[in-house]
Amino acid sequence: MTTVRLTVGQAVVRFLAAQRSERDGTQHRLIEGCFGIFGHGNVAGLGQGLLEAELAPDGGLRYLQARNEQAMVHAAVAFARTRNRMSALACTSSVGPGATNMVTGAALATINRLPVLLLPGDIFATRVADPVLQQLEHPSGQDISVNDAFRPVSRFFDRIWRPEQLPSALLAAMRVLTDPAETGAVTLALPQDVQAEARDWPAELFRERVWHIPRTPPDPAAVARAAEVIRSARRPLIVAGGGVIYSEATQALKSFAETFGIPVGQTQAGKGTMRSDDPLCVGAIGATGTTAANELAVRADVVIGIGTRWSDFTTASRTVFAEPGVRFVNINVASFDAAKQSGVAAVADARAALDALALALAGWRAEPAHRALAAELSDRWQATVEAAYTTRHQPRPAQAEVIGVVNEVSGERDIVLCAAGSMPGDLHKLWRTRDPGGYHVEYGYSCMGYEIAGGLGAKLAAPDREVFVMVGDGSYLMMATELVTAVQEGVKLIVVCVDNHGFASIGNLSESVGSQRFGTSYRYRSPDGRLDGGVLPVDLAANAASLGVYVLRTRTIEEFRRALVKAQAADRTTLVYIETDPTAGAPSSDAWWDVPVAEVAALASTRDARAAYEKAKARQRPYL
Ligand SMILES: Cc1ncc(C[n+]2csc(CCOP(=O)(O)OP(=O)(O)O)c2C)c(N)n1
Ligand SMILES: [Mg+2]
Repeated sequence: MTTVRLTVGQAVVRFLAAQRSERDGTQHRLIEGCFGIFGHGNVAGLGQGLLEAELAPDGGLRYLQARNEQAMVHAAVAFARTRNRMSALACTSSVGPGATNMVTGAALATINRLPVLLLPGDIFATRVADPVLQQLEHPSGQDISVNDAFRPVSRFFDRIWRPEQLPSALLAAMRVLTDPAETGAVTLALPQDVQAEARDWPAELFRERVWHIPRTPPDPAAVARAAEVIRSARRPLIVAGGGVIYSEATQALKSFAETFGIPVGQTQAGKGTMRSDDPLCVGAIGATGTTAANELAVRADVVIGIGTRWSDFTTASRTVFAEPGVRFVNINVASFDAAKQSGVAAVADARAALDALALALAGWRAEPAHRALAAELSDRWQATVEAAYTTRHQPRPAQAEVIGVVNEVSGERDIVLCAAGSMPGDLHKLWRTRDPGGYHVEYGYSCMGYEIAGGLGAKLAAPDREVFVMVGDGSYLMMATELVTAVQEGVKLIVVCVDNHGFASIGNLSESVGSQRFGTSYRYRSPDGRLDGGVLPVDLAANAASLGVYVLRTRTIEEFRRALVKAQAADRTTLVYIETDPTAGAPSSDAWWDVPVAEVAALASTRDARAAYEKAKARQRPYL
């Protein structure tokens, strides 16, 4: 047997560089690069391995430097999403805080079903000099480290106590990363001494390996059951989720919807599945939905969920599908999601399942009146969008106007990206979609701080597309530092910073639950001891400029439009700053979201909110 003598760190790098993914006959590099922040837990192991790779003639595995470990995981996740999960990135951290900083990113990846390979450093396997700097000693067991916190947020976790364990761990990690039903964060914890240990590895370990991503067909009996339910429908509705995009099934969805005359509502992850101007597209559904999709949902007798995990935002906390006998048909690659809402489950790739279901439904069509109603409701909503885009709110513009300008100025294949605050809901309702990959809102974890890091990852994955990062002042303050990475890598982002001096989203939510916007605006502590003094003198535009970003400050919506055009012409990362009115909300969805209100309260505002809550809660359905 031919062997190669390498350290564990070098072996990991060499192995990752040789992995490929394949679907529909097209191959991609599976792991395109590795983000990393070095410390004593990885500098001499993986760090040294990455250096050797960079100096090697074939380039090996590209190294990318980040500012914050959580942010680098966000960037990696956005990269994988932009590539429809065919390619991913690895992330290496030191031990202790560097590692635990990645835990939030791991949860985000797993919730959004997006692949990322995490390689946190770990405490010494030999334990000879314990405790190592940053080691958490656990009195109940010496094999416990902070990295055990990755277990519940990873789809696969292993710790390489001995070099011999590495090959099987690497192969298992690749299997999970490329399994559409299982994918998410995959964590291989690498003790710092083990990373530097050498071994004679079989050369076979480093051969090129192709991981085939299947188009799993549905069970014919499941297709027959699903078809029977759909044939009985009078007012069917499709709910398209992110799975449609990852499976590259948008064309199949369009032809399915057209053939059978079924309108399509979209989840946050599924918002790009159809163009907004398609007559059968009724847009966003649920708590941040359009009135068109929600009205059809209320009346639907059969709901066909495709690639959705049925979050509370999609179901309006189980109120929006209100028809007493409503039945669900779920097409999902994961049986876990396919079984939800007591649906008829077809566990399959979205495209394969749509093709099979189309054959089984041949000759059937929804009533033409249903299709006509969808078009009419859709037109009405589009008029609402147009009005929101052009309100001319004074003295500061409404966020909806900002969205309108970005939508109009951006091109067909550009990407809009966002994650937390009031912006995701407003985008879900108001953004006019064009290309399937053009709408990138992370709403599985809705993690503040994802925006700029995610923009970086999306742009690394699609350098030929303009990326518009929509970020609120709260999210910006939480994690804007990957702007430095964008500047360093010469990666161009257009960052739209919407400053409303606090949390418009949670402020409005707080008011609705009777909590009087408490703690949600950025204000000085006033002499009476409350946080209701003047607006804080924070200058986010100056902050961005200090990080090397080209900054354009705007006050009016006309200035904003001109600045955005200038940003498009710029050849480097540009931040366009605008202040908006936090109280100028987007048009209503006519839908509810379950946020429990205090059952007893001294405050009249809370008691009133509780009464309204109990009334709304009565409409909640178990879908059994
Ligand atoms: C990491 C994280 N912490 C807390 C929250 C809860 N949260 C959701 S939106 C929000 C405020 C966001 O503020 P900003 O970015 O200014 O957006 P705005 O609400 O003003 O639109 C908070 C605190 C979250 N989503 N993520
Ligand atoms: Mg804000």
